[in-house]
Amino acid sequence: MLTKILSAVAFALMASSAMAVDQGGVEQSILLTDGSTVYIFEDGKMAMEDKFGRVARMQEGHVMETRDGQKIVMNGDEIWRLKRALHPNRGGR
Ligand SMILES: [Cu+2]
Repeated sequence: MLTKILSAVAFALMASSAMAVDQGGVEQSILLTDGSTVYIFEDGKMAMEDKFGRVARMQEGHVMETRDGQKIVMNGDEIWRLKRALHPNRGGR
């Protein structure tokens, strides 16, 4: 019974990471102290989402602080890539 649950969990993890790869190449999303989220694409470029879930602009080189106290330097400002990743069925809007 336990192994059945574990394999179900492993499958769910695999499914979610496969989905992340499908979502416009977003590799990681990290919550920031101000409630916004930074999305990191597989090539290391980034895009921002504000605390209301809207795609937001940020200047390259801006230093962001994550919820776990790390500092991240903004690399790129890939708003169009993020829009496509978050809303793949909206025809680019
Ligand atoms: Cu940023």
